[in-house]
Amino acid sequence: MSDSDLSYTNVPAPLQCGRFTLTFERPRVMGILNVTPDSFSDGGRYVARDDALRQAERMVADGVDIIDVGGESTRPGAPAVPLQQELERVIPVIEALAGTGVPLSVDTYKPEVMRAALAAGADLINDIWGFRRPGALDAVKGTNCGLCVMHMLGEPQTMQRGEIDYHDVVGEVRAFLEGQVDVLMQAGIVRERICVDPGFGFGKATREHNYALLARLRETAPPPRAGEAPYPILAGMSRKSMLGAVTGRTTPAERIAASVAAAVCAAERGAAIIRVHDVAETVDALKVWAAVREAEDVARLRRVEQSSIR
Ligand code: 7PJ
Repeated sequence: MSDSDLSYTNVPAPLQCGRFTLTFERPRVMGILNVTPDSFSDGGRYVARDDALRQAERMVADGVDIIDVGGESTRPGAPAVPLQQELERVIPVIEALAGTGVPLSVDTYKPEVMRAALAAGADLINDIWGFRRPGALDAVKGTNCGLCVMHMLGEPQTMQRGEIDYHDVVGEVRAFLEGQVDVLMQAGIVRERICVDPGFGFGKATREHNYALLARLRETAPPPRAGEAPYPILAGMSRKSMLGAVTGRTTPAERIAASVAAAVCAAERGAAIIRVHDVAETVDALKVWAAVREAEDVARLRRVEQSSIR
């Protein structure tokens, strides 16, 4: 029997993430908490702080592993949010959730928001720009927060408008992530703090590129050095248009079943963290997936025992 027969050898490396160390013997569910009035799927519903907190409480009850707080909608074409407004949306929510015992992530690319969020108790910075913007790296360098490095081609305001052209989308996304992880490590950030994300929907042709990235999800991460565990991969496909493209569902809220299917596909392909709107549904689906995985492991062990008796 070879090592690759044992699924646990493919378990992603633990992620050091502020107050927590996340391990990935099963995929973790990241719940999206939008505090933006213009976010495309549940826009305007959790503007008020108390509404956001109620939504967070519900996600905790539903079994969420990480809460991702976002104050600026990054859907294609969305307007940028002024710094002060983003701070006013995000920071009170972080402060209020810091005592809940759930790891807190902040979806931002603004260094000022990163700093304020970390001071308020955030554990992970989730940057769609992959810490490429001026000041972003400095904001996280001297801390112990986790970092999610995402691939994006172009900018949120324009990315789905211009030419989207890859020769080899998986290879190009991986090369970018490899280069950016290198930049972070050169700056002194240890690899234990880093997870990577191919950035579904961020400058990808709806069907062709997004599904290639999902099908070959493991290959999107930088290759680990010999003997090291793979980088944790974060996959965010929840309610996105790549799901609308194959189901014909034009409204994001109608894409829940499709999102759950995508989450299971990502789990099967090694995702460490799955970013979703619909926590309860995803947690249930992943429990079924994990039970199948466990039964596979039992069968595998039996075969090993049988072959050593003979
Ligand atoms: C992603 C994200 C994603 C990470 C958004 C939306 C757009 N962060 N923030 N990965 N997407 N890491 O949720 O539709 O895919 S905002």
